[in-house]
Amino acid sequence: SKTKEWWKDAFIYQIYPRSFMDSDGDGIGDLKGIISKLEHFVDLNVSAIWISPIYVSPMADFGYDVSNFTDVDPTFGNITDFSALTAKAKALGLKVILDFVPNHTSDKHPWFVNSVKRIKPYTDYYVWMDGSLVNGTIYPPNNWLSVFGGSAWTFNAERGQYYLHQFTTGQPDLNYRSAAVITEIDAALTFWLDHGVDGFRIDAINYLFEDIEYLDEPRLFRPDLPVDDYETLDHIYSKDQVETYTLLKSWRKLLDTHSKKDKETKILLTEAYTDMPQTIKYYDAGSNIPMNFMFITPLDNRSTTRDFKRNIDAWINDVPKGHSPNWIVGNHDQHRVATRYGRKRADGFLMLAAVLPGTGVIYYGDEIGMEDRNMTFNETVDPAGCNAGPQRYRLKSRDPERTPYQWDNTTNAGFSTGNTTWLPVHPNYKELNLAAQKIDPSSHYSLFKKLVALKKMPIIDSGEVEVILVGYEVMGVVRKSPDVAPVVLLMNFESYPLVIDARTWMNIPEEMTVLVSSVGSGIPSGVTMDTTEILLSAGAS
Ligand code: TEU
Repeated sequence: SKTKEWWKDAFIYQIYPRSFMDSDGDGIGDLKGIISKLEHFVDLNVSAIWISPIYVSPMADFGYDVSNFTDVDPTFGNITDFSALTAKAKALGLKVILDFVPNHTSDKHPWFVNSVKRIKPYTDYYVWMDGSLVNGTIYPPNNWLSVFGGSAWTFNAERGQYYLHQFTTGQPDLNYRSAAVITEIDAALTFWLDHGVDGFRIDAINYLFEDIEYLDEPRLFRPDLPVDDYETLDHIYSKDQVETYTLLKSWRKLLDTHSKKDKETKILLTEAYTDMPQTIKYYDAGSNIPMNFMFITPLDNRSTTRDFKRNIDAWINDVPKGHSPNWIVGNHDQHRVATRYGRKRADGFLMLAAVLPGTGVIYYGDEIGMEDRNMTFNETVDPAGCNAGPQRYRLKSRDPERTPYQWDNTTNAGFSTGNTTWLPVHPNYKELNLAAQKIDPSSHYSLFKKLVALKKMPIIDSGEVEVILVGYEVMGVVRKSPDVAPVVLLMNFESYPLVIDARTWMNIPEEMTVLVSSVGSGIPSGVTMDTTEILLSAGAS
């Protein structure tokens, strides 16, 4: 018997736990904070929350450096709090997805500490290599670079070898050619499945394997970048290896046994910034949601309606039978959608994620139009920003999109009762906050609520979908199903207002009702509109 595919035609909401809600006034969000706000998700009617890492961690990469995979970091609470969270979520009909970080551990993880000392069975848990000796000087084994800048290899004097770290030096890469590592990770996944989670977001999955010859990566011609910038290399040996798909299939199997037991499908979301064909391959390897980052890359605020149509059509056509597409609006590594595309255009992306078939994934704060907060170098704590240095940190730091959630206009935006918060609150919180938007029928919040409801309509699941160029400046998405009114999304890509006759471009009724319109569009929802003459203000949807 088939279990209900609850993640399709639904919204998933990403929580960055440090920044969501602080229950104890230390300025850092925690599990009790999340528990106290679970009603927010019921109110929005999103189907699941995905929580960025909560495991024990020295926080070199704010939780993406794990020193114990099977316990909660005291900053966030403890395992009892986690059980309370899943119990309450379950009672509320909300799924809970954990972020899982298999590519690396913290250098403080006991596995690494023992591996340094060559204590069995940990000796080969990590990717250790001898350096190359040239004229009496020892150099890293090859030219590989870390995502956060500098060599991907660090020499460990105690062991007398280099270890691979594709991220910070505090995040040594696990060696997936070791069967023992695979067993350990299976046990960690099982631990959380036994604690009632509904699935995992698998972090940095395309970094798991490296080609065993460890050849130098080809250099790219990038005179615009510092020589040790990650983007100066073409990563053909350290990323996207075929073995990844086989490993993922084994995790799929593991989850399936739990799906049967709990009579509810456990899902996998996979994070891989790579090309479309490689991403699509994750479906057949068992990922329910191979994250589709097209609204982040390759598309951006300079992309045309044609660029959007080409990419959206390609994705929809390439999703294998039995699977469904997904649309990522934002995450903790990327500038917020309201900053990437601008305030006026941001709502259009929430609408796209709703109107297109499949799953929509939003980042906390997107539902109220939160924006990046610029930081000085002194305020910067993200290793990606700190490593880049005072001249270049703005290009790399992810702090701007990680500021505390803006609940209301009280101290610290209602996020914390503490004197300081781990990252500063965005100064716009007095006007831009959830409480204010809840009482405003034409707010981002009110719009998003309507979109979540729309997403659950059968026409979004099974209706035909067509992406239409309305001239050069406007993109349309038309959903049609027999015997029901079509659903039409129109997005003005230009920075000037336009009047369009939509019926020239698409076969739709002369009169249609406006369900939602972007904040600032000047179009009230609920009105009946003449589709031969639609005024779309700059950036409006
Ligand atoms: O990100 C993996 C990844 O590919 C990132 O390098 C991403 O491209 C970059 O952050 C963009 O600025 C995951 C997590 O999402 C990220 O927060 C972690 O820092 C990283 O893995 C290491 O665990």
